[in-house]
Amino acid sequence: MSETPPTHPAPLPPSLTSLDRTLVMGVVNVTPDSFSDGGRWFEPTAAVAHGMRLLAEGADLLDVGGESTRPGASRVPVEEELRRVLPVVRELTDAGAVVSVDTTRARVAQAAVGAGAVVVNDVSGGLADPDMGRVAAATGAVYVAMHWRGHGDVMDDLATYDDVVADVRDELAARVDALLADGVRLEQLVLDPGLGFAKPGSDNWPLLAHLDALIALGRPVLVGASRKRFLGHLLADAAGQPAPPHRRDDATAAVSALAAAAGAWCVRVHDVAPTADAVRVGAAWRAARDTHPPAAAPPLGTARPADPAPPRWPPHETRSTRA
Ligand code: PMM
Repeated sequence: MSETPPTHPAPLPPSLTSLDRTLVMGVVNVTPDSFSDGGRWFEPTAAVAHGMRLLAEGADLLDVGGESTRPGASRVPVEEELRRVLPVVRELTDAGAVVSVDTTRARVAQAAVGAGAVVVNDVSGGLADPDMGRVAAATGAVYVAMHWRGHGDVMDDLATYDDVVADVRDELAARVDALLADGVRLEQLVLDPGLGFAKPGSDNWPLLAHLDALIALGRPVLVGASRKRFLGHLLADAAGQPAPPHRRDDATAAVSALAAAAGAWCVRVHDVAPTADAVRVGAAWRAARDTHPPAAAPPLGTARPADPAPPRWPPHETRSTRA
């Protein structure tokens, strides 16, 4: 596990760069069909109100998305994505929120940054749109490059790995090279293992357990485990039925605490309040581990100092007074 504290990519506002804990990104899906909260915040007014509620619950930044990335999802026309996302980005920014835009399209990223977003969260890591790297470079926004192998309609067929941790790390490192070649600066970049994207349940746990392998690449790491299928399978009932998305929030918070203790820069979640506590637990755990390395213990079974004599009771009683 890396001992370096989370670093902050440029250009986040000072209110976030000064925090010495993992950031909490609240999800605002302006979509009718996301797997986790489909349709609930589809109207711009509802989406903005939801975002404000997440801020009140402790979100540090909000991730606004207009296209579902769930397995099997079909694409939304770019004009429709712009129509969904831009008013919400603008209103939340005007209300003082730090806003990220969740998009794989360069055009949407550019327009959202124009409307006030300071983070471009691209689940395709630049693979879905050849213009994305160049646009990300031009905006100068923080750019989240997630590990991705294909859109929702095909990703479940692309989940073959030799060694999931090494393969994801190496494919992300290749994306970094390509993005740098497009002019993106290293300081803009955040990396994300892409939990659940072209990864069946069993592939997600090694990625979480070895977050240090990604952190070791030297860039901040974002973790998006919230309400995902692998948590549903973990919490399946006696008949093997996966827990529904709204029953996965406690497990999500547990992952948030562990990711924070491992040194994640940010966790992306739907239910903010428990994760706002969880990242504080993770930060305290991490700080204590780093500041209190345990002294070496003597091997079990070797001689220990003699036990002190047991205290007498009552303390004034002596053999002579008892006699
Ligand atoms: N997951 C989803 C959407 N966007 N962005 C990043 N960086 N990482 C993720 O893991 C991620 C993401 C899918 O979840 P949702 O449809 O419930 O928002």
